[in-house]
Amino acid sequence: MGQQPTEWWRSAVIYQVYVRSFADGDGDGTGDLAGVRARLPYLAELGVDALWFNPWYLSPMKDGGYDVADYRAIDPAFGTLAEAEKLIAEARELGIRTVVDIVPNHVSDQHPWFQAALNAGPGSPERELFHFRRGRGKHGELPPNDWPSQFVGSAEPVWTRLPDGDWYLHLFTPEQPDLNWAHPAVRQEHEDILRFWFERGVAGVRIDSAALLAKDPALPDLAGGPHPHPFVDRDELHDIYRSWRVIADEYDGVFVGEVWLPDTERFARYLRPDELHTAFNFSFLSCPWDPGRLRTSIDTTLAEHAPVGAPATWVLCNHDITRTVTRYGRTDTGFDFAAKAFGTPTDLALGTRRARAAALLSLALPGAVYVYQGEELGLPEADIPRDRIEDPMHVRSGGKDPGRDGCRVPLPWAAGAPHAGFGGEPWLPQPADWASYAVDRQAVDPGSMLGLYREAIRLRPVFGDGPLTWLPAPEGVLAFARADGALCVVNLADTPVDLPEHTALLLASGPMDGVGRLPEDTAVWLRS
Ligand code: TEU
Repeated sequence: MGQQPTEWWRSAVIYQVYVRSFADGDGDGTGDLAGVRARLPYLAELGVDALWFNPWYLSPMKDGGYDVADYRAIDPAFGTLAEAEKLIAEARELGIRTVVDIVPNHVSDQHPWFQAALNAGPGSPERELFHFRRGRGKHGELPPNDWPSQFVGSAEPVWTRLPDGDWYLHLFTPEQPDLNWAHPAVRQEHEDILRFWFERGVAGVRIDSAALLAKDPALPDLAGGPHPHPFVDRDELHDIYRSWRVIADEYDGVFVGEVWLPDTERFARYLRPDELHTAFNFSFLSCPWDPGRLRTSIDTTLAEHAPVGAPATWVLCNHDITRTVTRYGRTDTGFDFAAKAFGTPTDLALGTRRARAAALLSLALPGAVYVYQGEELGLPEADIPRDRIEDPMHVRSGGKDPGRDGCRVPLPWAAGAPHAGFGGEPWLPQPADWASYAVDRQAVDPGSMLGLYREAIRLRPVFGDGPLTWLPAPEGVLAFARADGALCVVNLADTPVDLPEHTALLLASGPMDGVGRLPEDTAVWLRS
């Protein structure tokens, strides 16, 4: 596969917009498309190539929009379809492409298909679009199988029983019934949805929970093996994505799959030339701030992508993950849903220092980079008062799991304005010191996190699109060269180290020490 100059997605910086919390244009406390449109100049100045929008469709918002009731309508809290079309066009004029989010594993329980299935009753063709089953036990009072909920921390079953006796499957919340991907109408509908959005000018589609759609039709117990996993990474998925690829190719569209799989060989199968273009790199995202682990993660990533010719992606956080500056300031700097707990101590100064270095590391690697809104401001994970947490992961865990709202707090735009310039009273409360992170403050301070991201994204093309070569470096230091003598050095040791020979210092995540050495938890870009 030769690399075409038009393949923008191979080295793009893609900014993730969680619309609900980005900017509130109409003052009702919920972010919206008007807010995004007003802030497009900010995104252009940041220098990003594309925006990925979390689901913006009509939704009861039982899971932040990942419960879609209608893919062809924008949720009224966010705006209208006409506004989305304007936004896509306006962004494109600024050189910014749009990526939308499709959630094929499930729909909202308010989706017309599920409502029809409820009304039609047991045994009806309407129910065949989902997974309805009779229960086990003498009176069908036990769930049809033993599958665990995908919302970690939840003790809930993945089946809900209706008054008519049928149970239906939902890997996530009961408000998110799983679709039956063995049904041709389900496939047809999603192909139509892809076309609907490609026709509106979107350049790409993120595929939610991309490895979970296909189910073993017998819905066997997990414990009943050995057999292929009944709902994770099933071979039938590849046929689905091959047919999607044909559609994407008609529009020059690209896919990014949300594929969480520990087996890198299985992961890479989704990235074969006739399937998905890219997938999120969760092994890098989950990796602790440790030189050996990071190097292994980078090497494994590059090695797994090479045979299929797909570019790697580099991700430090998203709307599901503890904010980077908070995570890197903890004793355990990795990420694991199951390990999330209230009150985990963190050293924010340390975490911020590392997050700055990690930004330069990830932006120097070959492939595409994702930046989650607020990451460029160095926002920490917020403590949300428990009675204000809306995330079902928290609520359904009986209050044990802190959930994901701490990384979804509305952005601070203007230090002196009410609600830090977000708009109306935010749907999630902002911490008291939120204004200190405001865009207007950071924009005039080249030493700020925003200043660093702007400069790094501007300079990033110096690394070119060629391979990466590791350089000899002291213990605990990652050093590599890319095209044209552009080097990146990251010091994860606990003492300062001498810089390798260079002709120019292009950018540093923090100051050198008094004698020009690279301090711990600091990264630098050099010209050799
Ligand atoms: O996340 C999917 C997701 O987090 C799981 O598939 C994950 O692999 C598992 O919980 C880990 O054990 C996506 C969205 O990003 C998230 O916001 C949604 O809540 C979820 O899908 C349901 O649509």
